[in-house]
Amino acid sequence: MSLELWWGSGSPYSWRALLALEYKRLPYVSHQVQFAKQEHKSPQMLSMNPRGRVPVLKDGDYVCYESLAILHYLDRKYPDPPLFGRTPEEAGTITRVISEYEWYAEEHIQKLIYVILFQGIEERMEEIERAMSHVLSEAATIERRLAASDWLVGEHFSAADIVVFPGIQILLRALERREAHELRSRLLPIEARFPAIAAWIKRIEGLPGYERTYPPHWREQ
Ligand SMILES: N[C@@H](CCC(=O)N[C@@H](CS)C(=O)NCC(=O)O)C(=O)O
Repeated sequence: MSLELWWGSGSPYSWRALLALEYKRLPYVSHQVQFAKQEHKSPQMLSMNPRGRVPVLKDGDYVCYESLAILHYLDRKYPDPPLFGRTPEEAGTITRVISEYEWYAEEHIQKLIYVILFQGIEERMEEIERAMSHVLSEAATIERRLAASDWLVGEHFSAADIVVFPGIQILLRALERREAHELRSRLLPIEARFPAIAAWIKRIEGLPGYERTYPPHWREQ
């Protein structure tokens, strides 16, 4: 086995792949690409992923990109512990929760992050309000799930947790920015507003190997 992963610091999609590799305790060669140097657009990267995006996984001669495809590949190839459940019903529910997140939450989370980090909040209050109302409603759904169970689906950490966690972490980090002070109180402090999500974050942070998945540039700032 010779697994290699190309990933970028702070990329939620890369974080998914890292979490999956660590959870499965698979040894891998880690290649961090520097976005600022456009390393993800190098000829080598483009030959593996013509879209020039990370994560990219290589396993021997097989190359896989798109984070969800990487999770599926790893689970079929290295099934224990499973990411997509132990029964057909769990697999169905995990895939449903992922799909719900991607359809109803992700776009709005990304909107908030993008406005806070790159566009400026003042001129975009209407867009922000719209995105925030979707995020609050989806966060309430996630909170209800996690109030009933330690993990998003069933008794075990799964691909559903892996897909949702990085987006939430990146949003929480963006909300800490000075520019986001007016938005912050809508979601923070997370322990008070969404206690079950806060406890779930702590649970994931306690998983073996988690520290190796944490975006390295976040430690520096
Ligand atoms: N749908 C892809 C998204 C991958 C993606 O957009 N990665 C970003 C980093 S978060 C990237 O590589 N961006 C570089 C670019 O667009 O030039 C996945 O799930 O892997």
